[in-house]
Amino acid sequence: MQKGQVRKAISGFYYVYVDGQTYQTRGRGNFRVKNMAPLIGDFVDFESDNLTEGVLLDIYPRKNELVRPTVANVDCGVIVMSAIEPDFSSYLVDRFLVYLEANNISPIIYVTKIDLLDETAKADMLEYKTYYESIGYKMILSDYPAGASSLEALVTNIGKGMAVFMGQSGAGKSTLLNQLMPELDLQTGEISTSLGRGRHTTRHVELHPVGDALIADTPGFSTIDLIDIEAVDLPSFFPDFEALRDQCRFGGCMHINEPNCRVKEAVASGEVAPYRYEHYLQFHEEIVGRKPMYIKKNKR
Ligand SMILES: Nc1nc2c(ncn2[C@@H]2O[C@H](COP(=O)(O)OP(=O)(O)OP(=O)(O)O)[C@@H](O)[C@H]2O)c(=O)[nH]1
Ligand SMILES: [Mg+2]
Ligand SMILES: [Zn+2]
Repeated sequence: MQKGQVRKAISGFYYVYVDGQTYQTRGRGNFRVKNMAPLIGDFVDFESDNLTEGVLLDIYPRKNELVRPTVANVDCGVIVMSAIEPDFSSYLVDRFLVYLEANNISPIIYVTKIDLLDETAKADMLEYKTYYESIGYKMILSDYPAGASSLEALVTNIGKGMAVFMGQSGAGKSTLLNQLMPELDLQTGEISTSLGRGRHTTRHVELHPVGDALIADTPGFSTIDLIDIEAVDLPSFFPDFEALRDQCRFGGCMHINEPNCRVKEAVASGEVAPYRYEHYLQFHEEIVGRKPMYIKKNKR
């Protein structure tokens, strides 16, 4: 028996990596009974006499698991967002940030297609960068196609561990991974000008070793569920609000209807970016308004 990591899964096969070798394996029959589906990123025990006919035996406990993309044991989430085509959306950035914060994954924001912006739009992007970095998030503006400094900054900030590229279709996730590892030669899409979005060029999740890190390219998705998040926890996923929370009059302030709320004051004065607060209110409304989750009733 050996221990390895699932780095790719295609049509019922799990590709397990250990010591420079990749083994093609299948899940054992009783996996289904136990209701265990191996995920990319899982550490597993497996058995194999050769490279193509292995059997997965067990899955080690996960540090975390994401539903979208479906991966386990993630350390870092790189939000890949294009500046244009598709348009930059601070709403989506904030949504991804909340999702990552809620799953205890360190976020990095990487903005592509800066080369397609005019000077005014570039200045706007720098303003976002200044704000996000002031609240503790690394935001990297791509210098594609010229230098390598944005790539270096990304690799440095990922460090060791497993990173997942997440973002809309056409944002440039595969292009970015190709810049980091030209030998991967991943397929990338055309910019679809009519739709303003790509056509889901990448169709599966796979972990690629890049320096000391493992990076997962993923298929694009344009939204992400906040389904596991409770309303009371939402403020804690906004570091800009968290920094002021102690100065609100009420402990456990939700920064909505409470009087003497320091966060609301900061929004009014521009100290907290108004779009951050708007997005907070939208997520809050969504969470409070969602239908109660299905609760299994005991059979009588
Ligand atoms: N000008 C410019 N084009 C870019 C940049 N990054 C990506 N692109 C282009 O954007 C298009 C889409 O890039 P992809 O890398 O396929 O996007 P993706 O995020 O992998 O998309 P999916 O696999 O569908 O999720 C390609 O035509 C890229 O060449 C950039 O920084 N500047
Ligand atoms: Mg892709
Ligand atoms: Zn408050």
